[in-house]
Amino acid sequence: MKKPKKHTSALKELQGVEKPQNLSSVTALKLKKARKQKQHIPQLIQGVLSKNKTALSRAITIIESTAPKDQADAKELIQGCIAHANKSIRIGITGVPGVGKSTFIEQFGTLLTQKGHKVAVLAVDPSSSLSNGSILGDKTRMEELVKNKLAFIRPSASGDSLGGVARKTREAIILCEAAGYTHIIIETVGVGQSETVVHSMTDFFLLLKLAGAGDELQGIKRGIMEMADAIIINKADGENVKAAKLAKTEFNRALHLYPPKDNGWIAKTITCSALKNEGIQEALDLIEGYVSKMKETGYFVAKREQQQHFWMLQTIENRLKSDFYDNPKIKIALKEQLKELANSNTSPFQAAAYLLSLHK
Ligand SMILES: Nc1nc2c(ncn2[C@@H]2O[C@H](COP(=O)(O)OP(=O)(O)OP(=O)(O)O)[C@@H](O)[C@H]2O)c(=O)[nH]1
Ligand SMILES: [Mg+2]
Repeated sequence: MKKPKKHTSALKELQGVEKPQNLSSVTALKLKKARKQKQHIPQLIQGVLSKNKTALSRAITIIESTAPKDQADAKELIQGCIAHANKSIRIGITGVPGVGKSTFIEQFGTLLTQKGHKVAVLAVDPSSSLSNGSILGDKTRMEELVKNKLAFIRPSASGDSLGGVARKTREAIILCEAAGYTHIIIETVGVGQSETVVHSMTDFFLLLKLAGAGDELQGIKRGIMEMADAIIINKADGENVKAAKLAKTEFNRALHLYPPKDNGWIAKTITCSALKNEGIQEALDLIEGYVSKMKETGYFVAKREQQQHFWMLQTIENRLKSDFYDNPKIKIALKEQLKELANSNTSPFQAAAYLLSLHK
């Protein structure tokens, strides 16, 4: 816009004044809106800290959002809550679909609330965005816990990458702890790497199993036995009781064959029936025993510190990788270099060095 000339008529001067007035009213509106938006985050933080479930839900929705406009809000939320986090017991629960994870959590969570604890249930399920399966399942199978004032249930964060889901879940843990939840339960169905991810954000890792035809140890994923702090054979009811007891013996024997973990803990196996609410107290005793022992030795805190380091480095790596591969220049050059490789015009190392030199 041209500046009004200095010695113009009164009429022109008035026009010159009018335009900026119009502009400033638009700007003022924008500013007002932005200020309102800015104000709602401190209010939301207050809501979370004063243990308001609606505020907690809204806060989690913001941190789960991938929209660029929500990123600054998400950061502010975490900043406002982080000092109040870190004060819970984080329990990871895994097992094949249908093993009874949700039924177990319903009973276990209810028991915790009967003791006056506050329970938050989160789910890590990278496949849920496709099927929505676990969301529906959890709604129907945690009917009592959903209504419980001391419990908060958040269905799976959807996402197309496990890394993304993991970040959201870790931040949701922070928010739940800030809202005063003393026990955070993270359910994951054993898909891909999701157990490893949940293991790396929890204090205690529980594997739910079913008793089969005596070959329980077969088909169990490699590494999962090492990760588990306890194995629970579920559905130990009716005709299944005998098989469950046998499985328990077999697992206990196998667990003793593993070298003890660096914290000195030897994983234990128990049986339970989530459906009949049997063996749930035993599971809680086991976890509480573990936690008090680990707090005594200092391992509890050390493990959390290790997890923090892991997640920071992991985040840096992911970011560096995506920055590199999302770079349009790299995308084109990568295709070219692959062709050059195929034609034996370059070596993998030369090609890599060249591509890396382009990303600066
Ligand atoms: N007999 C018996 N059935 C059980 C027990 N626990 C769960 N079930 C049943 O097993 C089925 C699956 O239970 P869920 O709790 O939904 O299993 P889940 O592991 O959460 O399943 P996903 O979320 O689909 O991975 C349901 O029909 C439950 O009623 C148990 O202790 N005994
Ligand atoms: Mg379930």
